[in-house]
Amino acid sequence: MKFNTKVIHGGQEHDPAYGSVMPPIYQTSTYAQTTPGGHKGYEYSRTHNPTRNALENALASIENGKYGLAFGSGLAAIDAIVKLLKPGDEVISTNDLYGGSFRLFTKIYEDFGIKFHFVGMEKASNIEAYINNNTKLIWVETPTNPMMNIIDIVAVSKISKKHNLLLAVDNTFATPYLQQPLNLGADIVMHSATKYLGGHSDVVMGALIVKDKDLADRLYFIQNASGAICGPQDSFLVLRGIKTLHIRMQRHCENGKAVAEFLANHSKIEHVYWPGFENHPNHDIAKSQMNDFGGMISFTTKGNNYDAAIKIVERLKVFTLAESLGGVESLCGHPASMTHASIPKQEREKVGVVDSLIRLSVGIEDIDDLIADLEQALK
Ligand code: P1T
Repeated sequence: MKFNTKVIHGGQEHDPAYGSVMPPIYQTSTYAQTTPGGHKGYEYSRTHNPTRNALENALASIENGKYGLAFGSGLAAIDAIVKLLKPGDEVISTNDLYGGSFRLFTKIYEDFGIKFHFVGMEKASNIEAYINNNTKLIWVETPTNPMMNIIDIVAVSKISKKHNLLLAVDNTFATPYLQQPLNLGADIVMHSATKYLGGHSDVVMGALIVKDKDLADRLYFIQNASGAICGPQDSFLVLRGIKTLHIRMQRHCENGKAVAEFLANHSKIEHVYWPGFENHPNHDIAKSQMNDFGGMISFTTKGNNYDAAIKIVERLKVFTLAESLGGVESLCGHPASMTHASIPKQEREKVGVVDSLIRLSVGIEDIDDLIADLEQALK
């Protein structure tokens, strides 16, 4: 099955009860048993739920994996990965990443004795210096949030395989429409399904997809034992969202390109961060591992003025000022005071999250309205 067919049919079966084309929302916590253990494969909804399972099968299919797991949020999914580790273990992570991932690693798991190294992975070989006998996991976000750095998944996976480490890739920004990390050598793909997979800004959810049975079993154990699952209603909504992922992403990419080019030619703009530009430092890697360049863009204004950046985000009208990304509607954000406020100023500025940085999630509205909105806000 090709991708555009998979998003609609992948991993799906018509419901056995009445043949309903969409899986019913099995809004139940438990399932009747005829005798202890005498059930139809479902005993308690933390462990299994038919609607969640339908979604998990779809997730596995679109990421070219074998096993999918859905969680109550993207962070709950990341949390399950870190729970594969033990005190004393070490993780090498991209140095530019979602502020909440950084907060989970440093404010929760460092207290449990896990050590994190935040490394610029634009050159994959930078990783090697941090590997020792305690290293267990490499954490890659690409494109990174919010600087849109691109990390060479194939190059990193060669290093992870050589040293027998797990490689997890946060594929939230790219989605499997643009990039399929399991095909490039990753062991685990993670999503904030809150974003493009759900696609309509109406659900908070996370997902993991793997190919290896042992790894899947360990993660299913953690999912059930820790219990950070998502509900059947949300599972239904994300399953519905996935069915239009390909056409939404196509328009996100078209609009993203037009907005990036408009900003790059605007006199008040200092720099536009978007991997589709030939002068993006890792444009060639983006071109080889992604099918297109997506609708996420960050930019800075000349003079790096905090107040000017705040004024721009306040003035935008079609772009809503809000946390999150990946929905059909365009959003704008100010990472330094919003999504990345949990990273100390000194740390965030090292990777480029300066006071004037604005992040756009370009939606699928009419492009003329998006450009006109940016034009009036930048005046
Ligand atoms: O919000 P949640 O579903 O828990 O997902 C966390 C997460 C993980 N990874 C990436 C790359 C993310 O962007 C996020 C969430 N990000 C935002 C809310 C944001 O506005 O950037």
